[in-house]
Amino acid sequence: MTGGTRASEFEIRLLEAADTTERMLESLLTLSPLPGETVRPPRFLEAMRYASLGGGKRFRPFLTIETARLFGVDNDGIARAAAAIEMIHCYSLVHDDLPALDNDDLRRGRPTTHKAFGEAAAILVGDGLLTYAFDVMADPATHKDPAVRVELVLALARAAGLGGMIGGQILDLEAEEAREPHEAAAVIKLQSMKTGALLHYAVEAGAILGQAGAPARAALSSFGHALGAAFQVADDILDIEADELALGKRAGKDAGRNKATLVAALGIEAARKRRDSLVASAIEALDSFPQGAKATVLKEAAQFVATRTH
Ligand code: GRG
Repeated sequence: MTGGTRASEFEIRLLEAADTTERMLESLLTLSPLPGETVRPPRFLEAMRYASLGGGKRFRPFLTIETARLFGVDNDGIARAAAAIEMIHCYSLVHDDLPALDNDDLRRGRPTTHKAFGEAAAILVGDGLLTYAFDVMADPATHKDPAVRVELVLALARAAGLGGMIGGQILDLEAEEAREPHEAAAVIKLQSMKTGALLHYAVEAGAILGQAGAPARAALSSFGHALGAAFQVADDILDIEADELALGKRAGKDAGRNKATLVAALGIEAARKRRDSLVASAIEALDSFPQGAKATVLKEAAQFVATRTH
């Protein structure tokens, strides 16, 4: 949103999703132990809260909340799932910023978790958020039907794990060490895992909680895949073009690190074209969606991916 201009429906809903997520994270990350827990160490809880509260666009929670809304579902269970997905995202940021990986000092406009709390705490904060995300998803408060919860948990494990986000991070590290330039096809694959899988899951989780039928699930899956791919190309472009202050993290770091980006593989113009065509595909996927008329805000979300500045 820029000063003086009216906020779009998408911007309003993104802020609402951020608010819902923040409140849910606040209520989950408290000192009160859950049944089966002993105590929650206060200083560690503070670090987990630092890593997850008060920052970020909350774009993944927005996707879950708005997808579920297409099916008329809007309740605390959706907010819990959205918060759990954000916990996974925050954990990946905390671990990615560690000295052994990207070694970054700045995230979301403030010192990274390891800078604020030390490396050992940051490793454990990531572990704590990852584990808690599965706890939240598996809890009956998220959905009364155990079959729905198992589907949510299984799909999350697949998206976040070996053949998803973590696998993509490994391919990314291997690409960084390689001598040859990165082929576009290889970069596309690793990005679909590293970044795309969780964004796709955020949409999928909304469809699972909305108990969507097969045609709607397929359309939303195509939307999620195209959106996830567009998001990472846009991130590669932003790394070159964006202002560090707006970005809230170090800019221009990809080129210096032999990072496998689509800008490096294709050049900036072709990367922009690919981003725009992926956004168009994401929007088109929703045209074939049975509830197409209600999907406007998700279409606007796809456009946001191409135009975002942070
Ligand atoms: C588990 C170490 C580890 C890594 C997994 C996802 C990932 C790989 C690392 C996170 C860092 C990173 C640069 C990911 C690429 C995806 C991306 C653009 C993340 C930033 O997401 P935004 O823009 O951030 O949604 P905010 O701060 O708004 O939530």
